[in-house]
This record gives sequence, structure tokens and C-alpha cells, in this order.
Amino acid sequence: MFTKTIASVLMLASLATAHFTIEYPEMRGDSFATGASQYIYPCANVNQTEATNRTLWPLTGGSLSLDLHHPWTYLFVNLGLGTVYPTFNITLTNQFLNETGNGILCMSQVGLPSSFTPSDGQNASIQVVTVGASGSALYNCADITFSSNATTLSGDKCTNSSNVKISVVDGTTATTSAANSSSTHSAASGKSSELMTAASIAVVLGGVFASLLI
Ligand SMILES: *[C@@H]1O[C@H](CO)[C@@H](O)[C@H](O)[C@H]1NC(C)=O
Ligand SMILES: *[C@@H]1O[C@H](CO)[C@@H](O)[C@H](O)[C@H]1NC(C)=O
Ligand SMILES: *[C@@H]1O[C@H](CO)[C@@H](O)[C@H](O)[C@H]1NC(C)=O
Ligand SMILES: *[C@@H]1O[C@H](CO)[C@@H](O)[C@H](O)[C@H]1NC(C)=O
Ligand SMILES: *[C@@H]1O[C@H](CO)[C@@H](O)[C@H](O)[C@H]1NC(C)=O
Ligand SMILES: *[C@@H]1O[C@H](CO)[C@@H](O)[C@H](O)[C@H]1NC(C)=O
Ligand SMILES: *[C@@H]1O[C@H](CO)[C@@H](O)[C@H](O)[C@H]1NC(C)=O
Ligand SMILES: *[C@@H]1O[C@H](CO)[C@@H](O)[C@H](O)[C@H]1NC(C)=O
Ligand SMILES: [Cu+2]
Repeated sequence: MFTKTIASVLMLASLATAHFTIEYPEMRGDSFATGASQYIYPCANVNQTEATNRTLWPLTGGSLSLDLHHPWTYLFVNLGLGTVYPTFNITLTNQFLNETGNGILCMSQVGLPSSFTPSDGQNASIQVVTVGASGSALYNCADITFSSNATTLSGDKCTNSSNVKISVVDGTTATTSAANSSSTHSAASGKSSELMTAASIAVVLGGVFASLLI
């Protein structure tokens, strides 16, 4: 069954020419199909049906493998608890991630927040959101069941493409982009990053959210 899952996921991936796909856990369905669109929140308009498969995920968090097709993107991963169209209000990426390079990004274990302990057999869905420079977002979802029987992907099934990198958008990084607007900030760059962190992140977030509103 595991092999079948991988095979069908690889088949989906080979059809994909743009946007992104979730390679593991198994994606809810083909978000390139007619009627689907990755631009549609929360799960690309891919409906849950009787054919929807659930992947068993460890109680402490499991593997997540993505096939990314854009030169770079911001990346968010959320969790929704429940079986049918859950609300994605638990974040699994506490840091603001910027992924560069197209190819496979595999995280061998995406941890769960300490405030949440799943029960054995509990259903949930994972939502992966990528946000481009213009602020437009793409969505894909995968349905899981937390299980004490589940394991993370073994090493050879979870590797990164060599050109795929993740950086955390922090105060230091953000200062670089904010610096252009002020020579004072430019001079302080790298030295007072602690002081500037909150403000700089707000600048970057403001940019992202402002463009979402356009
Ligand atoms: C999901 O259901 C909606 C509403 O019935 C429909 O418009 C849409 O085409 C369906 N999505 C897919 C991928 O078939
Ligand atoms: C669920 O898995 C089965 C068996 O591998 C496969 O035939 C089916 O297409 C999958 N369903 C979806 C929605 O991908
Ligand atoms: C998440 O959403 C569900 C369903 O709306 C709700 O019951 C739950 O309290 C929410 N959890 C948080 C942490 O907001
Ligand atoms: C994210 O990465 C891209 C490509 O490496 C870069 O152009 C962009 O400035 C980065 N964004 C931030 C906020 O660091
Ligand atoms: C875990 O495996 C046991 C023994 O095979 C089985 O009885 C149980 O239903 C499994 N649990 C889940 C959540 O699949
Ligand atoms: C989990 O979802 C499956 C359908 O995918 C359903 O048959 C099962 O009853 C659900 N389990 C729980 C604990 O809700
Ligand atoms: C893949 O790269 C990401 C980002 O650098 C990293 O978090 C992850 O651990 C890497 N995966 C593996 C299997 O090394
Ligand atoms: C930096 O500021 C100058 C002058 O305001 C502007 O022309 C330029 O486009 C800015 N560059 C970036 C990368 O924002
Ligand atoms: Cu695209």
C-alpha cells in the first residue's frame, strides 16, 4: 500500500508543470484537474470524496515532501483537526520561511506544537501554502490519520534536491530589504538587528499582506 501511494503520487507529480505538489503525505487529489485550481483557498478546490486517501502520520509529527516548481516562494504549513473539511488553524511553521530553488523539499519530521497532542487514530489535514512575490498564494492539502503505527519516511525516500534551500525571514534578512528606504537603518544593518527585528518583520509582513489585498 505504501509503495502504491508513492507510485500514484509520483504519477501526479509527473503531470505537474507549474505550481507545486505535495509528494508525501498523499495529496488529497489532483489539483491540476478540471475544476481544481491551486489559487483557491483552502485546498485548491479539491473535494474530499470516497477516493480520498489518508496517510498514517506519527503522533509526534511526520514527513512532508514537496515538489516545488517556482524559482522561490514563501512557505507555510498548517494543520486542521477533524475528518471533513477541517479548519486550518494550527501552524506547523512558526518561522517565516523563504524557500529558494525548484525541486524536492523533504522535511523528515515536521514537529507539532507543544500545545497539541494528537490521539491515536485522530484525523487531520495538512495544508501547504506557498506565497509568491506578488502576494498571490497557492494551496494544496493532504489528509492524514495520526497513528502510533506510523513512521517517518526513511532517509532514501526523503532527500532534498541540491538547489533547494530554506531561509528564515528574520530581522537581519528583512533589514536588508528595508534598508533602502532609510540611510539610518542602512548604517545600523547587522548591528542593532535585535532592536530592529520586530519592526523589520512587520515591514516584510506588511508588504506581503498589502499585496494580498490588491
Ligand atoms: C469540488 O466541488 C465543487 C462544488 O461541487 C465543484 O465546483 C468543483 O469542480 C469540485 N472540484 C473538483 C476538482 O472536481
Ligand atoms: C487512493 O489510493 C488508491 C490506491 O492507491 C488510488 O487508486 C486512488 O486514486 C487514490 N485516490 C486519490 C483521490 O488519489
Ligand atoms: C480551530 O478551529 C476549530 C473549528 O472551528 C475550533 O473548534 C478550534 O477551537 C480552533 N482552534 C484554535 C486553536 O483556534
Ligand atoms: C526570498 O528569497 C528570494 C530568492 O532567493 C529573494 O529574492 C527574496 O528577497 C527573499 N525574501 C526575503 C524577504 O528575504
Ligand atoms: C495500529 O496497528 C494495530 C495492530 O496492527 C491495529 O490494531 C490498529 O488499528 C492500528 N492503529 C491505527 C490507528 O491504524
Ligand atoms: C477518519 O476518517 C475516515 C475517512 O477518511 C473515517 O472513516 C474514520 O471514521 C475517521 N476517524 C475518526 C476517528 O473520525
Ligand atoms: C531539506 O532542507 C530543509 C531546509 O534546509 C531541511 O530543514 C531538511 O531537514 C532537509 N531535509 C533533509 C532530508 O535533509
Ligand atoms: C531603493 O530606493 C530608490 C530611491 O527611493 C528606488 O528608486 C529603488 O527602486 C529602491 N530599490 C529597491 C530594491 O526597493
Ligand atoms: Cu505556478
